[in-house]
Amino acid sequence: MLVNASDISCLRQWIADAKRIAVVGHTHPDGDALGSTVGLALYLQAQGKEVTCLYPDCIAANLRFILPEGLPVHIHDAQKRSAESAVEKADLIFLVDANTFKRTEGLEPVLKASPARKVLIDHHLNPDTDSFGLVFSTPEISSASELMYWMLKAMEEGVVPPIVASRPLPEGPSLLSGRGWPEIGGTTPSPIGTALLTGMTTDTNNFANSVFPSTLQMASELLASGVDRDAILQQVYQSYRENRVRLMGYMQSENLTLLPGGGAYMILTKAIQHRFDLKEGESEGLVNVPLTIGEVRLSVLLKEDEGHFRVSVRSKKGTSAQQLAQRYFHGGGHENAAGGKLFIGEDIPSPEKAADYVEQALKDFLQ
Ligand SMILES: [Mn+2]
Repeated sequence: MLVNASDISCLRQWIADAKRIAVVGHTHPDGDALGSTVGLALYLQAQGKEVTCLYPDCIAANLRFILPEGLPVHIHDAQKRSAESAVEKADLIFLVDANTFKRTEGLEPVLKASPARKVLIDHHLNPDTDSFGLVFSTPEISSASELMYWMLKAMEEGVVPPIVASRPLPEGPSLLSGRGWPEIGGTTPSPIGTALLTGMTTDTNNFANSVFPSTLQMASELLASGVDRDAILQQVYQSYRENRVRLMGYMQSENLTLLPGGGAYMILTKAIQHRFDLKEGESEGLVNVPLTIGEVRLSVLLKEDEGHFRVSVRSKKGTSAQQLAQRYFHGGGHENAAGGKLFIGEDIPSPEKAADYVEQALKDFLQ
């Protein structure tokens, strides 16, 4: 689905009408959730809007650099009252990098109850279009950060970027001129560009998947504008603690189960998390590792949480991670990268039964 030029004009008007804006990301925000929301928030701030970024829960240490100083951020888990009051005061709400308010966990009721105008900007399958006045949903793109890049460019420059339906856009006032972004050859990288390039980089697993011609064009334009990709890579991929590397080794050596038919799974129990002193975001990337084995086409990682397991699913082309997540784990996402939950008490009687459940699910699904 292409972004529609008249929707861009409508969005521009809604932003012009708004005073206080809430920009909301999903639970356990990843690099794309943070990059796309921060990129949008900085753009709105530059237009004189009062902007707050909201996330349901804590942000991984290696991703905190994406949040710039001077941008109000509320984490609902830790700052329930201020986060909900920011939603109540907002006259315009954005949900970015998630297809439904359900993915905002505890923030969902106050978001649904708000009478504000609501905009969805996302790249997952099956968007909840009923809850939003404006929907920008494009699954054929690398990331929400890339979608945001082309939308901001369309709003700013009145040009027709590669993902926008080819109808001329009305000219608008340009914030980009004089800011060094995203003009080719500029020398001052914009924090907006840095946030968006970071989000695209993490969602493509550093250009390993979901890379489209438009993705490389975005990267090219941002590099030309002076965004420091080396600094981004160092922050995201080379700032972990020692315990993470040891955990990755342990899980691959002692915990990985391969099934006939191309299934693989690992279960990160609370005991293992405790043993390695695991913090939010420190198992990021682990689910991708089994796919490096020739026979494996579907990899599942279960991470024990309160009352449920968080489930990550990755697949090779031709096998649908999204279908597995939807059928067996109350989830969904993208064709080859999806997620969900396995509820203790509802789906399985006790945490010890998780292995049986995931084995059966993989066997059924892959036969
Ligand atoms: Mn994303």
